[in-house]
Amino acid sequence: MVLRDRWGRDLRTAGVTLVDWEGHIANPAVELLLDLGERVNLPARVVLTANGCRLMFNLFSEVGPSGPTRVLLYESHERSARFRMAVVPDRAGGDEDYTLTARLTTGVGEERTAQWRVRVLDQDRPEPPAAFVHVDYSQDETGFFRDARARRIFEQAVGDWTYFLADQGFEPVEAGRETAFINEPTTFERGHTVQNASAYTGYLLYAQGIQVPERRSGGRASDTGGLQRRDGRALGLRRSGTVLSEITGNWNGLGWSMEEDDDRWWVSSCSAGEPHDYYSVVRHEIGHTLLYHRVHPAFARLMRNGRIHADAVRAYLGQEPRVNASEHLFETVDPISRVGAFGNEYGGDMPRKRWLLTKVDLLMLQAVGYRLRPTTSLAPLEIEAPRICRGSVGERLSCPIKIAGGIPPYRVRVSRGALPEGVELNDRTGELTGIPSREGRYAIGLEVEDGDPRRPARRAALRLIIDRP
Ligand SMILES: [Ca+2]
Ligand SMILES: [Ca+2]
Ligand SMILES: [Zn+2]
Repeated sequence: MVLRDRWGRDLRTAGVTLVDWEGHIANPAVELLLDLGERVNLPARVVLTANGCRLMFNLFSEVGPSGPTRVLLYESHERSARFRMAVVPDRAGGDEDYTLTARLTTGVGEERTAQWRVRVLDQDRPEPPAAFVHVDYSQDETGFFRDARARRIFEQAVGDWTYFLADQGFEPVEAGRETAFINEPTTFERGHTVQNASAYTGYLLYAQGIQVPERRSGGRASDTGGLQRRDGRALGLRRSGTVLSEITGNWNGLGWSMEEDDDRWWVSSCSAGEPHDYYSVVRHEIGHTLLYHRVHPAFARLMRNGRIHADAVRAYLGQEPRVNASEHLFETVDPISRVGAFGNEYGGDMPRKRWLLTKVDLLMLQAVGYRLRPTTSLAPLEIEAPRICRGSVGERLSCPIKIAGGIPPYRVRVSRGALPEGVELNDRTGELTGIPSREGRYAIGLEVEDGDPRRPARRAALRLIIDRP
């Protein structure tokens, strides 16, 4: 069995590289290929497993405490099967190491096992908690937020959004100047308005428990208050909002799954027959309050003819995503993580468990006017080479090429010219090394690609000058 990356490179030595992007956001789903040798009797079956509870394969697959499982079937002639692999995000720093195991069984009962190293490249960095969103529990009449777990999960979900936000430069809101709507705890229909008791800068978010006949939660920005101001100008963003948490759980009265640990992300699918994951639902509803709601004029402006019109979102998705009356991107799948985007959490190609922020959300935050921090999922791919690199025949050449950003691992190739005899390109780092055996001048073009298959390759040019010994 030979495991290959999307460029066809044999991963026996390098193993599989996954990335845990900065922050709590759905990570890239890496495309892999498992080839069977010519002598393997077909049909054959391979059972893939990996020994990490946050690892996952694309569907159809299983996930759980001892890691994911996926079956690949090789029927009549096909000796190659594709699958994807990703790691569920966490917020902690540190690379992680796992093992991918493939157990082959052929039609004539032969069995074989192969293993590869799986390395998770961690890009998390500790950040001071942003004080942008101020959570206010004072309007909760149900007692739901007396439970410290409910408050912790709510605040974690807030923090997972605001992690990606830079300082907004918003002007302070004086006490009594912002108005929000608070529901009666038994209905979506009636309620009253409240004013902010004290001054704040940022977003004032009321967290309210409700128990309504619809048995669902909700989130909205305030259309009775004012707009955020920056540099003396009003923006298209509201300054407050409300998240309503149905205290009996969403839809089915089975209560909530109050899991806080990322290692237990797989417990709830938010499906009909089980308690829904509270983190997933409040994280979604907070998204409505911050941006996905038409009472934000900036969001309303993006919605035209049932689609979102925003350049960066169109460039990322290859089209303008459809949006429905609930402000959901109901059929969009994030192209890198293959996870359903906001409002399409039951879609996508990956196991549908805890709902995750996707890169689409970051681009949407930016499109409505929030300032983002330069976190790694947004980092452009870059290659930097010296204009001239000098060496001598018979002496070790070292020509440093710097590749950064994008989604590692990289694939570098010579796109123009030919390397001097004795000099080799490291196709993962771009490094040129070796002992040249002939003098001369060589004009070389290098080209790098990363884990985003739709990103155009980046190029660099350099001259190698090899002198006489
Ligand atoms: Ca992370
Ligand atoms: Ca991490
Ligand atoms: Zn929604």
